[in-house]
Amino acid sequence: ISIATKIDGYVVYCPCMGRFGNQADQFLGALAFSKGINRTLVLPPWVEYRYGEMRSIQVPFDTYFNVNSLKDYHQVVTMEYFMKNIAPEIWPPHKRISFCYTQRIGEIDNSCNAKSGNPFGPFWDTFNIDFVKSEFYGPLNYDAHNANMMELWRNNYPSSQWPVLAFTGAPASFPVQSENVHLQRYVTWNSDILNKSKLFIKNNFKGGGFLGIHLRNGQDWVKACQHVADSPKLFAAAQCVGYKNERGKLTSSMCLPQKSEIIKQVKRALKKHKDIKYIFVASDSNHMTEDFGIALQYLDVSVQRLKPSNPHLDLAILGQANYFIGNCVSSFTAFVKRERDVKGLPSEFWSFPER
Ligand code: GFB
Repeated sequence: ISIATKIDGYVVYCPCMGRFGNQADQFLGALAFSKGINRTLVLPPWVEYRYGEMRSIQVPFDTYFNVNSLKDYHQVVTMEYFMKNIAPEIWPPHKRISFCYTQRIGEIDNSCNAKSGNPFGPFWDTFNIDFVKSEFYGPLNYDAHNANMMELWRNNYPSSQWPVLAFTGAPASFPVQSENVHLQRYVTWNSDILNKSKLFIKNNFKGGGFLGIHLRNGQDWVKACQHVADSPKLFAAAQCVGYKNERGKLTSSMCLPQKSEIIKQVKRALKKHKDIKYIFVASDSNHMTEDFGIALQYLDVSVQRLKPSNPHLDLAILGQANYFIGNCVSSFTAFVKRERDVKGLPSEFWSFPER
């Protein structure tokens, strides 16, 4: 006989760090954490930044993803639904307390300052949320795989007294804890993204397979990669080198491969996968379309990309490629890699393992 655990209370948080890939890594941790403390996870909107705009914009979770597939793992509700239908009763304005590990520097002393700065302010403003108080939860942490820790949370913050735990940042680590990588299985695209990706594949990749590649090479990335030497676990690097660098050393060409290396590796993949007739290039900056045009002119392959740029559609298409080459250090690649692992599709990384 199994006794079903009663899920009581809610976890709300702002995905206030990084862009999509970072937020997705932390989302998996927040999902595990909410389950660990038996609370419904309120699915936050994605925090996005539009070129030239000062304030972040908040995009509802289900704009891209299917809410139902998450329910196979744990109870969830969108933030929009929660604020409209649940919060008015259990979380009225005078009960809104923000949670943080320890005080955050901002306008008020001894406070989480949950709304200080961008995207913090705009995030909570989207739902007209103001906080009346702060709660410092340190030294607790959100390792869902530490049973004692989860019990501490449940005992210190019983849902009868604390119906909602509202976190200033994600209650999760970055990069995603290795124990939570498998939760990617429950994150599936909604029918809008799925249909658009399938249509693109059907219209553009006729009668042959396609190789998906992720080229992360914008100016922010060039700068970030300068830290490789002193940050052996930079961003998502653990997906290649392991969480303790047990699978090798992070090199700068894993972070920012040279054009010649990229072309070499693509040619090698094409040689190995004779069924591939197309290359789909996703990039935040330089798609190298001309370089590929010249380098591959004698091969029977054509190169495609999305225009205009669309990061989520890029991700969904990369997730379906016959073969994929991505960037070890990028959490954008990490999302694709995890999704492909769930489906049993093969992937490799630029310059890793070293040859
Ligand atoms: O996703 P993300 O956290 O991955 O942030 P990294 C990179 C963002 O750049 C994405 C865009 O969310 C996209 O908006 N981007 C990257 C792309 N690759 C592509 C692509 O192939 N196609 C399209 N359309 N857009 C980290 C940041 O990025 O980079 C960190 O999250 C930090 O906060 C660091 O800024 C320098 O892990 O690659």
